[in-house]
Amino acid sequence: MLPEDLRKHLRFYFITDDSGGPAPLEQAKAAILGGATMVQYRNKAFDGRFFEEATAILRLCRVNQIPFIVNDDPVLARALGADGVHVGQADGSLKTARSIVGKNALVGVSVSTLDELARTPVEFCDYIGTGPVFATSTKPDASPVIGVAGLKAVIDRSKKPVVAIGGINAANAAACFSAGAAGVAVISCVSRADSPLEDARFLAGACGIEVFSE
Ligand code: 3NM
Repeated sequence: MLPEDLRKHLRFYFITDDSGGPAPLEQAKAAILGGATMVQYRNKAFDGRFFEEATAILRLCRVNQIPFIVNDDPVLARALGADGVHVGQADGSLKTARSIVGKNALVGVSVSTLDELARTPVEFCDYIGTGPVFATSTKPDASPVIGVAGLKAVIDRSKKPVVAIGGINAANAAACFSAGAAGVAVISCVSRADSPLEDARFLAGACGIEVFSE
């Protein structure tokens, strides 16, 4: 993918919520209709619904021509024919993830601090996810909040585009873009909204994405 196309897709990156509430496919529909430019399927339980749900969301992404990314597991990403995988610091080596999904797939990695960035072989990834920028209750084991200053520190050192994550919504997304983020990755601001479609549209507006409404 060309760097400018990647940056375009990273702008509003929706990640499915596996903690109850609306079904992930419904979340993804609202997010995409609301303007999401990339979707990650995150199901930490890797439970029985994994393949069916992932395949349905993949099809939805294909129809809408946006990349479909699988969280954590490069083997599953490859088996599903996903467009890429997103791995954390603890998900095994980035080099291995790249070798499994191949050179044409997207690989993202989570980096929370400058130390982690320095230890990460970024030549094997396409983008970096950095956070939590703001407080989040969606990931109980998240690292300490880094704030916009922490986000900017990683962006300033990173050779790869950086997506901000953690507690992001339509009200604070602009601060992430001002710091130089290529995009924002969100879960609850869409998945737990009273009106997921409406809140997705608000966020899209804050991301500078034009959304057509009927
Ligand atoms: N990763 P919400 S924060 C999945 O800091 C995830 O690496 C984080 O959810 C990190 O948009 C996070 O609801 C949760 O705050 C993001």
